[in-house]
Amino acid sequence: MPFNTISVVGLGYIGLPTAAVFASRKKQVIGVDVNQNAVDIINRGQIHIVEPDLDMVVHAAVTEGYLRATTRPEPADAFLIAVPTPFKGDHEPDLTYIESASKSIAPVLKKGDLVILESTSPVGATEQMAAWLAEARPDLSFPQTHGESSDIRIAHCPERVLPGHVLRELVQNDRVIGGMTPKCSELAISLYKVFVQGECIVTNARTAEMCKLTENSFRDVNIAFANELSMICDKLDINVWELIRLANRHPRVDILQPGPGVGGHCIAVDPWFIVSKTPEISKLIRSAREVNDAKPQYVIEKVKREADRFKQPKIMCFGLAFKANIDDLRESPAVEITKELSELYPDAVFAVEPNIEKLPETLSKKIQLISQEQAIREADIILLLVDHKEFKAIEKNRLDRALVIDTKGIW
Ligand code: SAJ
Repeated sequence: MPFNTISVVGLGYIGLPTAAVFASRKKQVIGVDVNQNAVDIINRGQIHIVEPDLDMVVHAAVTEGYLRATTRPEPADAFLIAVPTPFKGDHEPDLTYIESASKSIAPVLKKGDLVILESTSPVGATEQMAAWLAEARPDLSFPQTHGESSDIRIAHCPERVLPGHVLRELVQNDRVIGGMTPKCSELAISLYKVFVQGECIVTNARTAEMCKLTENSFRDVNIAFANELSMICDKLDINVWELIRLANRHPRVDILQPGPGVGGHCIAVDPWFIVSKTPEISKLIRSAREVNDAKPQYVIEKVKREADRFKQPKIMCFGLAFKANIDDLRESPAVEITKELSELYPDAVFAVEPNIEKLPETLSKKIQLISQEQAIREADIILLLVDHKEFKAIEKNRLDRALVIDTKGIW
C-alpha cells in the first residue's frame, strides 16, 4: 500500500467520520481543521458533531494513536479535502474554503502525493483546485499540464452518505471516482479500497462533480413535485397522502413525500450549483428549488388562517429538526416556521423537540421548549413539522381537543 499517512482537511460531518474510518483500518491519519476548539475536542478522543456511534470510533482511533488532529497541515501521502462549499450572493457557490485548504496543504506536498476533493462542488472546482495547487508549487508538476507523468495526482470523489447513517454508508455505498487522468483515478481507488466495500466506479472529475449535484437535484425535484401536489390537493380538497400512496402503486411511479419544506445542508444547496453554471437552461431545477423554498411560508399562511378563528390561540409546533429522528436544527424549515410564528403570536407559540434538551442560545430567546405531554394538554393548534418516531407513537384520539395541521401526514 502506498499510503502510510493520510491527511483529512476539514473535520466536519464528512471529514471526521472519514478520518476515523481510515484510522480504524490502522492508517496513520492527520486531521486538519482551522477550528482550534474542534481540534482540541478530537485530540481528547471526543467529537464536536452529532452522528450515531462516531464518538466510539473517534475515541478508539485517538487512544490507539492512529488519529491526531492539528490546525497546521503536515506532510502525508494522500490529502482529502472535505471543507464546506456554501453560497455567496445570489446562490453563487463560494469556493473560499477549498481555496484556503488547497493553499494550506500546498507547502507540504511532495512528488507522488494524491489530493482528493470530497467537498460537494460546482463543475470545474477540481480543475480550479489543481490550478491553485500548481500556482503555489511551481516546482511540482500537475495533471492539467503533465497528464499521466505528473508528480501530483488529483481526483474528485464526492461523499454521498446520509446524515444519521454515515458510518455504515461510508463503507457500503458505491463511490464515484473522478480522476483528472486515469492514473489519478487508479490511485484514488487504491486509497478508498482501504475501507470502501461498495464498488468504486471511474469517471472524470467534471462528471463526478456533476454526478453528486445530480443526485441531490433529483431528490429536490421529486420532493418539489410532492410539495406542489400537496398545495394543489389542499385547493381541490383531496388527501395528498392517500393520493401519493395510490399513485405509487403504479409500477413506474415513485413520488416522495411532501413536508414543510426542504432542509439540511445538501438538497437545498446543491441544485443551485447547477443553476449558477447554466442559468438559462436549468429551469426545472430552479423552479423545484423555488417551490421547496416557498413551502414554509405556505405552512405559515395556513396556520394564520386557522389561528384567526381563536382569540388567543396556543400554537404547539411538534418538531424542530431538519428531518426525522435527528437533532440537527441547522437549515431546518421547522425552525424557520416556528420562529416566524412566535414573532406573529408572541408568548403563544411553543415547541416540542424530543431530540433536544436545550435550545442553542440563538433560538432560546425566540422559541420555548415544552414537553410533549404539556403541549398536547394545552394546545389550541398542533402544528406537526417533523415525523419523529415519538410523534408517530401518539394515539390520534389524544389530539381530538386541538386543531391539527399535519405537514407530514403521520396522523
Ligand atoms: N424530505 C422531504 N420529503 C421526502 C424526503 C426528504 O420533504 O420524501 C426533506 C427532509 O425532511 C429534509 C430534506 O428533504 O428536510 C433533506 O433530507 P434527505 O433525507 O432527503 O437528505 P439529506 O440532506 O439528509 O442527505 C442527502 C442525501 N442525498 C440523497 O439522498 C440523494 C445523502 O445521500 C447525501 O450524501 C447528502 O444529501 C449530502 O451530503 O449531499
